[in-house]
Amino acid sequence: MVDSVSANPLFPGLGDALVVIDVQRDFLAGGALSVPRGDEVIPVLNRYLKLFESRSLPIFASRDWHPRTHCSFAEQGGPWPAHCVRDSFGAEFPPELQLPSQVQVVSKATEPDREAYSDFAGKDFDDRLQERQIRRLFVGGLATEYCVLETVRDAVARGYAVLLLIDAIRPLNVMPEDGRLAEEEMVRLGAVPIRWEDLVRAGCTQVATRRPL
Ligand code: VGL
Ligand code: ZN
Repeated sequence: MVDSVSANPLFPGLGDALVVIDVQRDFLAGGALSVPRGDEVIPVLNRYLKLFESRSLPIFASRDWHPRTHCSFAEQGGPWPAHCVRDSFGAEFPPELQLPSQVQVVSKATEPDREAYSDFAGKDFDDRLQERQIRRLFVGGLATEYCVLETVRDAVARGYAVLLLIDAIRPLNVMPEDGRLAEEEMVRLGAVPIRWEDLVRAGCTQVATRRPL
């Protein structure tokens, strides 16, 4: 008999990883480059974190980790105010984000002269995914049209299946349609947009708990 749980394509299991992109203080309310309504991704991501943790599935959290003189900063002629300077308060993950102790941190855009929006910009991330035979990524975080888009683009190009956590991403929207266009682009590339509600409805979200005696 087919187990309805393992036959469910949304069910996180072996070969899946959760990828939380750049949920850092500087991208949140009051931060140096705050994403409008960026804080709203945190409670949704916390549900995924708990789900993946309860199933002992791999969890990656990437962080923008710039040197003080990064080329993307306005002082160097770049488009952004200084943000996510490595080891600074603004580069920290917020305490509200419930990262488990075994989270795997991916640091990116660490070189002064190079911008790197994608988690795959260094070879390291791909190597770590391959080591663990990960085939499918559940992707959420900030910001939709920069680091999320470029990570999804690279993931699809490398042959990973991508489930885009559409209720756990937010855009900077420098231009008002940027976020919407990026979502459309990711879907066009083959990412499958899902909401937490979709997993609830499919019965995927029961976190394993001990049965009361
Ligand atoms: C990002 C702008 C500048 C991002 C990083 O994480 O999406 N956006 N640096
Ligand atoms: Zn940056």
